[in-house]
Amino acid sequence: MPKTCHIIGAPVQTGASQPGCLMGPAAFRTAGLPGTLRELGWAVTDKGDTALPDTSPIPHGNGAIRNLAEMAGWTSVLSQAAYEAATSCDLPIFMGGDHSMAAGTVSGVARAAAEKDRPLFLLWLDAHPDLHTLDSTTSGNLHGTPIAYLTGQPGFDALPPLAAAVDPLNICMMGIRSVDPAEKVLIKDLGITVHDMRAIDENGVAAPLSAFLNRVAAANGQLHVSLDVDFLDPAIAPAVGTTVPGGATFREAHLIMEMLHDSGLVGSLDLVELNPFLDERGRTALLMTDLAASLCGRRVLDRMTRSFA
Ligand code: B3U
Ligand code: MN
Ligand code: MN
Repeated sequence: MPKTCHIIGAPVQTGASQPGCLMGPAAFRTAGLPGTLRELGWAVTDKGDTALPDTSPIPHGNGAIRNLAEMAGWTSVLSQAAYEAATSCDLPIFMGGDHSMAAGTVSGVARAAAEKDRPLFLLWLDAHPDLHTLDSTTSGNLHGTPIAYLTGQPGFDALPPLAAAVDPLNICMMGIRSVDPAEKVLIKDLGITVHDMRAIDENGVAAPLSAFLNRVAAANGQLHVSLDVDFLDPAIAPAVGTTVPGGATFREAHLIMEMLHDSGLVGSLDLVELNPFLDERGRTALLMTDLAASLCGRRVLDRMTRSFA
């Protein structure tokens, strides 16, 4: 029986500072994500795009915050969609959409994992830790907040209550290179594992990732991977509103995806922050699609064969 994959569009852009992520799911389909996975032997169902229900504004004491009601609405519908996908296929892939959508996708898969009595682990591939609370964010861009919500930090009463919070000790972040002071404090207080770019420069990606995957396997855990475009170096992935120099290379990113595939531990994937309005001839959408393909079993040699065929 082929493995089953549901792909789900999350056209969320209310958490980012500039518009464009709304077009992300369409760009992933244009880049051929469903067909690429089918060629790898997966049974793929495109569930279409999730829609935002009607919302009315939610005021907040932090006047910098924008679009809190939209984040609450998206969190609610995406959490339900993610729960349903996680309980009905082998691998849900959520096509964003800015990173505020992870409040929904991860809370939904966490609920499904808790029902199976399996601890959820989270691999966060990003230039940023996205660890602001609603009180600490100064930009007011809610894509900087999902990890604080998901780990059950106080002050998120405007968002749906969590069925199962993510244990901060089960979170591993890689690629981090832009951290605000309040986030730095929380990283330490919560004990989140962070491999910043300095650590990756020194140690590579394989050793720290193996160590994390060994922990997931030992705990019989289920792994959610959240891949932010800005994890990658902007020279190879320009289509993101928050480029930060010095990101992961093509091979570092593919090696991570190949190791994730080999581990057999990945239960769900977010592809986030793609802003097609900022892309160059679709190259970022194609690279993100290639990375998803590597996570789904495509090898470098297969890719070479295809390109030169
Ligand atoms: N930490 C900053 C910048 C940022 C976070 N996530 C993204 N950018 N993509 C903030 O606005 O919270
Ligand atoms: Mn992010
Ligand atoms: Mn980021």
